[in-house]
Order: sequence, then structure tokens, then C-alpha cells
Amino acid sequence: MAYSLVVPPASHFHTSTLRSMASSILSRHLTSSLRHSRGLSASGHRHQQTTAKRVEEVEFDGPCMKTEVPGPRSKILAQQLESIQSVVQVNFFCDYEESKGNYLVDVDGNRMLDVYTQIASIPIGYNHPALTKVMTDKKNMSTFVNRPALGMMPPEQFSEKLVNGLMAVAPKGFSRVQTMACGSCSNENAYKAIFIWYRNKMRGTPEPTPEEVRTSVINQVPGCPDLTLLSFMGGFHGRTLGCLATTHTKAIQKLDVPSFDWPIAPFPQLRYPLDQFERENAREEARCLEEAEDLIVKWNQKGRHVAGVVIEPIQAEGGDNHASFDFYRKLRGITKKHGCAFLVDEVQTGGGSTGKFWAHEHWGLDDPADIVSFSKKMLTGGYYQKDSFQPDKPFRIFNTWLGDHTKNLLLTEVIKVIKTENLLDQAKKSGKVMLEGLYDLQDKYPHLLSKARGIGTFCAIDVKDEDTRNLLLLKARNKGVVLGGCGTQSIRFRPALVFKEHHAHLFLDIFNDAIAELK
Ligand code: PSZ
Repeated sequence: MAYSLVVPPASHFHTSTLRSMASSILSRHLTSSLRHSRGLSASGHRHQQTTAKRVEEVEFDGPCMKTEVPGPRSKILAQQLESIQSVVQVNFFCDYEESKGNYLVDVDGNRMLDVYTQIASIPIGYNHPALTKVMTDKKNMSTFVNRPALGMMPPEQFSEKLVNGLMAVAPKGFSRVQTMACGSCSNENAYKAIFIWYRNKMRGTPEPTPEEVRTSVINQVPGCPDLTLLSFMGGFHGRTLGCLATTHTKAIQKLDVPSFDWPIAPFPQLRYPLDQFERENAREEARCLEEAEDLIVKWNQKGRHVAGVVIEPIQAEGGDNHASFDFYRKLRGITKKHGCAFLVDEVQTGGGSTGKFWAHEHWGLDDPADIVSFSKKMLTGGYYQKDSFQPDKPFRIFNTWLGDHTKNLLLTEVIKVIKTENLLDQAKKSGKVMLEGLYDLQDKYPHLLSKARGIGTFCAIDVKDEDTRNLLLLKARNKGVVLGGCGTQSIRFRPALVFKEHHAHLFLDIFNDAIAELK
């Protein structure tokens, strides 16, 4: 795999040009209303608006662009921020008060259809009334004002909120959940839970020897055992030190940082559309499974036991790489055979955009995982764990906040909205429109686009090269659609769950216009 040190496409404010830009800012007016109300499809046909909007959902009727993005106000704010922080990865500044539903408004008054949602993290759109109500409800005030150390002094309603929130959507087979602050923090602690579980299993007792106790404090074996975790090439599991050792996407994320020498298996490089290349893909998956199992055996033999395997249901940061449900079922079998824990990282895939609450539920396994980590659309980070992964002693898995209880309050409402508004079905329906539209577009522009793929609205498409991809992202944004890149040359689509069919049609029209300009 070729490593790229290229700054990701999010880089929009170049420090060297900031000063000169600020003095000669021109507020260039683009055609404001775009073609949002025309309803033309990617292939030039008029799309039907298939769903009637409910009164309480009435949002903006389309993007409205006043300047290029970033606009003059964004540039001034970037210049201010630059004296305090790096702004090289700031896209533009937002007006979160004005943003609503699927529309993100920036500080220059540009209103954009958001098909990226803060890196897949806004579950039910901006300023959903069910969530603003949580904030304005006086009985929640003390929760927002006083952030408790949840591991030691949780509030009275803590378990009730977990039962109505995280546990109400727990994947089958899980009766325990541990909250954490973010995705990396969730995986980091899940890894620790795996190592503790494995070591107890090896020892046959949770009681360490005096030698283990002594050496653990000075980073030596046997207290800090030479256990390993197997991950996959192209996987992303976070940027903290342990997680980073299992992240294999871009060199820029890892360069100069010491790491663990742990086994890395190849992730299947499949051909799309998956249903047209079943035989080739099955062969590729068999190769990768064989290599993964081989690594487990070899590393166990050399005494560097593989305590667990971590994998995403769809590799997201790595380029929206899919593997078949059968691949995951077989991988699960391998972990069982060799006594490794199986950790499914649902930080990006979890929360409903694939049409099921958890992407791994598509695999159809009774016992799909030992631990499932989450964050992003779940608002709080954390992980579900099998009973045996619960550490046997206090303060083995612990930190100050262990999450943020205000997020549990919000999540309870998010889950209600997902259920009452049938948003998992909605993701399937909108996803179908998206994917069919993307197939149309790649047929129409075969020299530019390929590999349209996705489950639910969790879709992506490849662009012919990285520069063209980055240009397309900027063009789409100036036409009123916020998108994100992933991998080296993919564009990923990560709308909120309130993204309806008519939003998908609208997105496809604007995306089509942006692509047409590339020719
Ligand atoms: O560049 C970055 O750091 C990004 S951009 C998107 C992510 C990270 N995603 C975070 C992520 C994820 O997608 C998966 C599958 N696992 C873990 C993480 C880490 O979550 P955070 O960013 O909350 O620490």
C-alpha cells in the first residue's frame, strides 16, 4: 500500500495566504438558489419528490449559496483562530443556531445540504426539536451544569437513562455497556478489557503474582505481558497510542509516533458491484481469512499471543471498503477457534445509517461479537461487552468522566425519534435512491467515477484520482452540498437519519452539476 503524506482534503485555509486574503475579500455572489427546486435527476430526468414532508419536519427547501465557501466571514474568523490554533484543517465556520435538519448554515449565510454531518456524527439533523427540548427542560439543568464523575458519583437517573438509551438499542447478546468520551477512548479501553480478559484466562485466575504486580508498574513483563491485537490493513480505530497501533490508513496519522508491533492482516480488496463479482471476491476474502488465521497461529507460537481481533463492519476512513457478511461470519469463527476476543468497531457504522441499528446485525450471527464499540451518532462513546469482559477489580477500566451524562439524556430522545419516525427504514429507502443515483452517475461519467457502493445511506463512490476527488468536493460545496472524502480517492456520503428520498434526489442533482463541471 502506498502511503500518502498529502494533507487531507479538509485543508482550506493556508496560513501563507490567509493574510493577503483577508485584505482583499470579495464576497462573490453565486447563483443563490441553485437548482434545488427543479428536481432534475442525475441522468437529467425530473425526480419525483416521493415523500410528503410532515409539518414538524418542515425545513429549508434547498441550499442557498451567497459566497464561495469559505466565505469572507469564515476567513476573518480563521485568521483570528490562527493565532491560537492551527487552522489548516478548518473547512469553514458554522452558524449552528441557524442550521436545521439536513442543512448546515455557515457564518457567511451559506446554507448547505449536509451529506457529511460532522464526520457522520449528527444522528437526527441539526437542532432537532426533541433535542432542543432536552436543553430547555429545567429538570435537566443540573445535569448540564454539573458534570459528574460517572464511575464514582453517578446521578440518580443514570441507570434509567442507560436502560432507555444505550441498552434499548443494545446489539443482541449484550446486557452490559460501559460509557466513554469518544471513539478512540472507547476502543482504547475495550482493548484493555480484552487484554485483562485474556491474561486472566491464561493464568486461570484473576489473581496476579507478586512479580506481575511489581513489573506492571515499570512496563516490564510479566506484569505488562507481550500480548497483541490483530487489526486489518486500511482499518481506522482512533489516534490514541493503543488505537493508533491498529490504525492503518494514512502515514500522516502515524508518522513519528512509537507503536506496538502487532500483527496486521490484509483486508479484502473487493470488486464492485459486489453481486457481479461474487466468485473473485470470495477468493480474495478466503485469501485474507487464511492470512489472518495464519498470523494468529504464528504469533501465538512465538509467544506473542493474539488476545483479540478488531475490525470495522465497513472500513470507513480507509476508503469505505466492504467485505461480505460471510467474510465476517468466518472471521468470527476463526477468533472463536483460537480463543481471541472479537471486537467490532461500530464507531462510524453504528447508529442506523446502514438500515439496521448496528451494521454487524446484517451478518446474521447469533453471537457476532464480544465487544462492540460506538461513538459519533450515539453522541456518547462507549462499548457493549459480554459479561466475561467486565474487569474483576475496581479501577481497572476507569477515568474521570467515563463519558458525559448529558449525552445520555440526548441519546434517549434520539432513540425515541428513530423509533417513532421509523428512521432505520428511512435510511434503507433514502439509501436506495442514493445508490441507484450513484450507479446512474458512474454510468454517465465512466471516465471519472467508479465503484459506487453502500448499505443504506452509508454509501461511497470512487473518483479517478485524488486531485479530482478533492476538486469535486470543493465544487459540490460551492454548489451547496457538504461531502467528505475517505481513502485515497473516494467520496463518502454520511447524511443524518432524517435524510429523506427528496434530499437524496436533491443531492444527486447538485452532485451531477458539480461532476459535469469537471469535464
Ligand atoms: O481523522 C480522524 O481522526 C478521523 S476522521 C473520522 C474519524 C477519525 N473517525 C473516528 C473513528 C472511526 O471512524 C472508527 C471506525 N473507529 C474509531 C474512531 C475514533 O473515534 P474518535 O475520532 O471519536 O476518537
